[in-house]
Amino acid sequence: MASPVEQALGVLVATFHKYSGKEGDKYKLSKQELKDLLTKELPTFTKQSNEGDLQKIMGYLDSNSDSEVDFQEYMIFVASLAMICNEFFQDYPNKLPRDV
Ligand SMILES: [Ca+2]
Ligand SMILES: [Ca+2]
Repeated sequence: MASPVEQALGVLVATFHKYSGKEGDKYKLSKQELKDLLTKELPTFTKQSNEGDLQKIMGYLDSNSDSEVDFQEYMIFVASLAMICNEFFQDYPNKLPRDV
């Protein structure tokens, strides 16, 4: 039985591939694939975002400017979100979203 952290790592990898495999390069997220991932898997973070915001996020994440987000670029994004969550929640651990 995988521990919660092991499960979380598996979910991060599986989520990337669930979206990256929909069109074009199956190991990279196109703009549309990234948009689907952000809106469906991170609704709390993206519900206030408009199309322009999503385009900006794509620009920030695509550090090698090939118009796709590869796994490394995605993980840098996930790590950044984790750091934001840590800063936000470190003084309020009881407010962390939990469903594990
Ligand atoms: Ca793809
Ligand atoms: Ca890229």
